Amino acid sequence: MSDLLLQLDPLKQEAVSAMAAATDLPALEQIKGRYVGPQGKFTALMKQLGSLPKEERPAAGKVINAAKTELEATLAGRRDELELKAALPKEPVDWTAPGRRRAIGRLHPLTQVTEDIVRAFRKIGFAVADGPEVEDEHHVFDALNTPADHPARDAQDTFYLATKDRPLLRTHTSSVQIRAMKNQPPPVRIVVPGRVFRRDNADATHNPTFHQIEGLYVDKDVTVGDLKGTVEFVFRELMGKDTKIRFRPHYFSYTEPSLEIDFTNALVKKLGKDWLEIAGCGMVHPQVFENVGYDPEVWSGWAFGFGIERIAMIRYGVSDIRLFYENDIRFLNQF
Ligand code: 2NL
Repeated sequence: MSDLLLQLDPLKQEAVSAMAAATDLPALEQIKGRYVGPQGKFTALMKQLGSLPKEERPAAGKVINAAKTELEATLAGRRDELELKAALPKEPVDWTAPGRRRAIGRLHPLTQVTEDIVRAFRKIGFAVADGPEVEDEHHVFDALNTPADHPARDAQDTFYLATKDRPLLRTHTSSVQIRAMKNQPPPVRIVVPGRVFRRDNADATHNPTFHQIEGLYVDKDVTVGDLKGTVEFVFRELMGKDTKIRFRPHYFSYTEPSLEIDFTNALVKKLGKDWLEIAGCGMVHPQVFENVGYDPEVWSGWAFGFGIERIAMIRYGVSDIRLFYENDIRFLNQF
């Protein structure tokens, strides 16, 4: 065999190993130049074909061409591998991490309002608490100092389940605050957004299920002044800096004193009103503290509750509560 063909196989092996060893695309391009480029070793070998005796040239040409095709295929294969490698992330990726943006759609207006309220409370150190919607009478009524003959406990007003222990659908999220106090010593600073159920017949402003947010603050020497300052801060965050609030006396079995909260701003004036009733609140009744095992001589606190739908209706000028549940896209697209 000619000298030329003896050189061919080792050179091909050398080129294949070099391509396999290339770790990125620029390195591979360099190797291509070294072997099959115009100045490459393999190209030089091809050029020597002309110096072979005439009868050896066809067979030698065939062998060299086959080797060239093989080298080109190896090169293309390695290029594909390295391109794929270049496209992969350099650092390990946690594919289970949440996405950075919502792919489609947007938040329901009630969710937007809830998140705004929660955001305002988190700014001043409140945590969010959660609890069951199917409750028992102790957590919904008894612990909250609501007597057995109170009208709210009537089956006409509350949904009771027809099973053995008479579970019921919570009529307010106060049951979650009762659970929170039983589970942890004071101080407590929580807000509880959630779905509640009352046997109201549906009309433009009532629905058998709606959403509420309640808050509870328990510490030493908590006063009505703290309550007023907090409520004022949150409503200004929510309804604008021109918002004013006022308290009127009221009655709840779980607070003493109990107060209703009215607010006003430019929006309320535009509706032709001086004040709008927006929430209820008060200082936690000593009996409620007794019921959860807190000493009312040591601890004091306030609580409030407001309806999320009512705030959303005032904020967005929606006059029919049922629009929030129909999920008509023409309504939802406006938020
Ligand atoms: C309203 C009134 C209110 C509370 C809720 C509360 C909870 C505990 C103890 C004492 Cl655990 N009070 N919650 C207090 C006052 C008013 O809601 O009109 N909601 C729409």
